[in-house]
Amino acid sequence: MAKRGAFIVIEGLDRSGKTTQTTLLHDRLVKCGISVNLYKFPDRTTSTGKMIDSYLRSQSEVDDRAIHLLFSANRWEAAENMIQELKSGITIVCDRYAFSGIAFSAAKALPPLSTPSPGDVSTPAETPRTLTYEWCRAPDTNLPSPDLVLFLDVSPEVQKSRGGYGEERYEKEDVQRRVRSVFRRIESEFHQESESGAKTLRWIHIDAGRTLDEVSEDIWSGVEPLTGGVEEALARLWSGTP
Ligand code: T5A
Repeated sequence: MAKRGAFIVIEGLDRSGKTTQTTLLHDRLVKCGISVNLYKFPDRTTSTGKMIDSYLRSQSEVDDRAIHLLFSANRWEAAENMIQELKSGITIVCDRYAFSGIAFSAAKALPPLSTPSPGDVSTPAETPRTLTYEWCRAPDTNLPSPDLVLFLDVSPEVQKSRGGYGEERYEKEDVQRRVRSVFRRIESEFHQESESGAKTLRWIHIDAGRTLDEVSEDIWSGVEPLTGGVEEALARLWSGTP
């Protein structure tokens, strides 16, 4: 039976270098003669993406639950294309996916990890209690599951040192710390599943505070075994989760 394409996601905190690394990885795969397509979420070009873009630039206000569902809808609009491409043998490299969706929304319901600075509106006094981890995960259940997630981790100091940080809604230290803690939960759940023998995606945690080349090499070590394609059928995210 012909193998399908691999589904590879690069996730991480803001300014961790996801876009740079997805492009480098795409180019390296092309050089190896592999048929590969790039995806990026949010896809700001679609009608849902335009609403998301306006929200992220703080040009509009949207209810926290509504924006969460819009981010998920933005993925579902692309899902069928992605499935068809993977089945036809095309590898997909994707810049952010459902894990960002959970991390950035569920982080809003966590208490602040530090005292907010005067005028910081990133931690509203009334955080919506309905934004639980499980609630945030639900709309992305059954999306195509990646085979590999490469999570790029950076410290707040490194984030601030990288160009343009602070321009968009979530680019604030306390928000990013809470987002990191939700990403840790997602990562540990996948590790537990994998240790228990359940077939699950592979999650690799990468220190992205190093040079571009060092990060790229770690990414390549994870990706190289998938370059020959994947035999297993495409799984669905959290399809067996109660
Ligand atoms: N979001 C997203 C949700 O709330 N819910 C969701 O469901 C999803 C999908 C926008 C926001 O949306 C939120 C999360 C985000 O807050 P985005 O469009 O991915 O998401 O954001 P971008 O602004 O495109 O991406 P980031 O700001 O997160 O940046 P990247 O892609 O991580 O970093 P990159 O590659 O652009 O690099 C940033 C700078 O650092 C340099 C680069 O040259 C660049 O200048 N750099 C390095 N410098 C030194 N050493 C290295 N190793 C470097 N790597 C990169």
